[in-house]
Amino acid sequence: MRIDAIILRELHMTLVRPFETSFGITRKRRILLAEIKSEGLTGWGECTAGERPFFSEESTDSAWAAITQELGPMLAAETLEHGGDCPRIFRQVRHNRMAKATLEDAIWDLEAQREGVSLSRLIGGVHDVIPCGVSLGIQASIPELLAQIEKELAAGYQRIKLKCKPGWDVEVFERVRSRWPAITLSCDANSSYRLKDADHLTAFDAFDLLMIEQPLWHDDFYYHSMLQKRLQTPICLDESIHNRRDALAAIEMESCRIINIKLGRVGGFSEAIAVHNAAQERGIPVWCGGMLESGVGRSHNIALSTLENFALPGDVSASARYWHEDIVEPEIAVSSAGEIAIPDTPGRGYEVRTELVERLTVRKETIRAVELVG
Ligand code: OSB
Ligand code: MG
Repeated sequence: MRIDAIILRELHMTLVRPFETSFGITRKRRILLAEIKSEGLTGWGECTAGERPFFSEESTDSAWAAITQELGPMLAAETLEHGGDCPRIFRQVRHNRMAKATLEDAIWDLEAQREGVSLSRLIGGVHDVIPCGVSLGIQASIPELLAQIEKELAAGYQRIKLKCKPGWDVEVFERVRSRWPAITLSCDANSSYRLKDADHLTAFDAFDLLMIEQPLWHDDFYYHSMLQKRLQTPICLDESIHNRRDALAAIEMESCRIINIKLGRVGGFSEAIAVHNAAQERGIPVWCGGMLESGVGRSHNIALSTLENFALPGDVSASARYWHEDIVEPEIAVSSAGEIAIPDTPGRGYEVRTELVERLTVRKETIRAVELVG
């Protein structure tokens, strides 16, 4: 496919409610969207970098620079066939995975449209519907959290994930479990504990949690493997897994029993599929994480979640939980059974509302092929 234009935009979108994790509160998102035009078709990608480099080293601004200065010009200079060609094209650029995924995922969207198949079908997805969970941020009080859980369960969500950190953990789990003894419950610490907290973390075993996500350092396997030996609750790694080799190392070291896959964190569909396959071959279930995406990123997550070994409910939930008005049509909807039905139209299956995108855009740059020097 010939690349006719790559347009990068930054959109400002306000979340329906603030989202608090162990590394801070997000109220507004600065979302980067890549629009790639090729032979009459348009593919869309979304950058999952945060506004600040707290979840990973990337940020909205670092991704903007990586895409406009390096990755965009490299891609624009190519004629390629598949989304799977992108890792080779971007190979010279180290890291910057969320920036790379922004472009690669748009190429997969284009490829699916060109083939006239859904993105799910193109990547080899097998599920027609996917199970959905919610990720609930740290709240001002436990009663406020309980009210939110009640609402999400009533909406049908199949799994509740609670963000936790020292001071917002055991007491919270106690109150939630005493009210709902049997719901599927998990927690995500976003690296807020240390190995010296191991005794405290063993207290989590009393709450029948499906998993504890990323309890220790963001870049660690070894201490997680030491911790896992002391916990009955399965550890799930999120921040630590950047590629297939990381997944293999973590599985081999028994650092985790479950893996969260995020397209941006691993650099796009090629590597996400590779992580999925490596985990599947070793009997490790995976699920799809979320990064407070707009409907564009969410539609990629939905397609990814149809691969066979996505065996647990993901953080893939309805547009209305994040946005008063999402930028895709139809909006992403979750049934009362807590499922999303997979669209079978070509590409991502959710149209982009281009007029709304234009209105929300605060900066825009068209990237052209340049003679690469140096
Ligand atoms: O660790 O899974 C995480 C949001 C931002 C950064 C990191 C994480 C999250 C979430 C929210 O848990 C998932 C979502 O609803 O998009
Ligand atoms: Mg996480």
